[in-house]
Amino acid sequence: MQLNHAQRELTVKIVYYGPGLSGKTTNLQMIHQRTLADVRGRMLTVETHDDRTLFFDLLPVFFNTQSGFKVKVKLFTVPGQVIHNATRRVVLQGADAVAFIADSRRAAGQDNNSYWKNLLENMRENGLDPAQVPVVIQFNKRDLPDTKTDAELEESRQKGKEPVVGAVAIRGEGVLETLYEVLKAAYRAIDGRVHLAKNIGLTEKEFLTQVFSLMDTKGTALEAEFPAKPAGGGQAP
Ligand SMILES: Nc1nc2c(ncn2[C@@H]2O[C@H](COP(=O)(O)OP(=O)(O)OP(=O)(O)O)[C@@H](O)[C@H]2O)c(=O)[nH]1
Ligand SMILES: [Mg+2]
Repeated sequence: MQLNHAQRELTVKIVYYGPGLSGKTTNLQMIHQRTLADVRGRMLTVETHDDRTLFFDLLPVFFNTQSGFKVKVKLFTVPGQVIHNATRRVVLQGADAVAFIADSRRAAGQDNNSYWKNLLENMRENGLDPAQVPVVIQFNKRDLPDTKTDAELEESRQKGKEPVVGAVAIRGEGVLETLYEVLKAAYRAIDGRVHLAKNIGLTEKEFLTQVFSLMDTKGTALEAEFPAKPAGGGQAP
């Protein structure tokens, strides 16, 4: 998080972390697709010829608060390939919250666990206290055979303190729902340190409403709270 009072600017950093091929880049692509064209930044992707993330992907989303602050939400992904651990650590620096993208297939369980440990290790290496950085877990690829059942997801939800979201990122299912959880967690973590409502006049409700009013929530669990815009829209009523 960077808060610049002179420039009246707040930057929030979210990192999508997890094993190789779990769907981190796909999540960002789907968010990009659902963000109104006139407010989204360009999605920056640095990848190998076979579409594996090499450094990171970055999708910035901007809005202005009613109190006149400019907010930049920067969504990053890390490269999941084992050899790129140093890059993962660098990208993780200064993260306000993490979306951990796991593959729901049973065969991926061990990989998920080892990247979870890797996340905690890299947080500590960066001087981040894992207890202070909220994580949201997405179980992705729920369209594939032999995945953890809904009951097992529910069990993880009950066992851990992290919110758990099921997803089929290639179809956009669970993607905005994950973003919602991770942004809410990031807001709360930042607010705990710098009191956003008091100091810059930005409440949690305004933060979330501003972000999701830039997105097409049609068919997602967020649609009731943040109604989808008419196609081709983006104009305030
Ligand atoms: N069946 C299925 N495939 C998915 C889903 N989400 C992503 N994929 C596919 O999984 C592959 C890897 O997705 P990426 O988003 O590139 O994975 P990544 O986590 O960014 O991988 P790295 O950059 O190497 O760490 C691609 O072929 C995606 O189309 C899903 O929900 N279901
Ligand atoms: Mg990637």
